[in-house]
Amino acid sequence: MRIPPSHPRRESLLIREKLVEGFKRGIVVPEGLIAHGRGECFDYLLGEKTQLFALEAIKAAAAALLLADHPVISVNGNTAALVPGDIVRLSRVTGALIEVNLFYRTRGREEAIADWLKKHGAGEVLGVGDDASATIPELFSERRRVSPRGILVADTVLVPLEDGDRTEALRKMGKTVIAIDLNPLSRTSRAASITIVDNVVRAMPLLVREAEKLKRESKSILEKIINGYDNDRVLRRAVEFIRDRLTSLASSRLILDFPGNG
Ligand code: PTJ
Repeated sequence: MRIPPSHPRRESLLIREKLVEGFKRGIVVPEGLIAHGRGECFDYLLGEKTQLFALEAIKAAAAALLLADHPVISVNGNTAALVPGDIVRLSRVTGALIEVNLFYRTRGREEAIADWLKKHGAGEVLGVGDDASATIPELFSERRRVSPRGILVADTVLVPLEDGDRTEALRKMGKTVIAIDLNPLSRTSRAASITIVDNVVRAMPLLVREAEKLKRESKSILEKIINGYDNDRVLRRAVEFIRDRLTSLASSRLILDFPGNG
């Protein structure tokens, strides 16, 4: 679909088009389109910009990925459709493995996502077919199936755009979980070790850049970043930001003016 360059909501419509294209390619599920709508609503409340609390979480996330012995990027349909190039770039900078992990798992989708990532430069993609042979304990959705070389043995897992149960299960296994979720109140956001409250399309390129920058730093500097990070404080700042923004909007004039409005 051609979206006019002057359309006031052009960026948002282009993101939707990427998801619709992903849906047509068999990468995104219809439920993923609904999930995106929920995300859009929170993005609106966040002013559709990366806020300072997200930048702080991005810095901690980059440090955690660089410090990890066995980092893994978990990829679902929406993330693959929206930021395939950034997934590959982040994996290169941090040495993280890429693993497909789906809530609505089918062999066709696993392969379509792996092919799509490889088209964007990925080498090996874990979690496809028989490779997803291990199980996360206490998890009953299809997300429990993981690669014994990937998420099962990972010490740090990046889970962009997730549904809550698995984050909790991964934390119980002692792993560091980094979430990217526009909703600071979701179970994922609250269960993660580090939560980036931002749109995955803005957060991922920033995370790649931060990892490139921090890669030059010493281990002790990276550890200092992690030790000074408090996820509860970051989540509260996100909720306060939404509260303050709504308070300020509620006391301003909201109606759009047009010539002849009277
Ligand atoms: O590809 P699959 O089979 O693994 O399924 C993927 C979906 C997204 C359908 C599945 O994980 C799901 O149902 O997720 P939920 O429970 O709807 O949660 C998605 C979360 O991501 C919600 O909290 C949304 O606010 C948030 N979200 C949606 N779009 C974005 C987002 N967060 C960051 N960036 C976005 N673009």
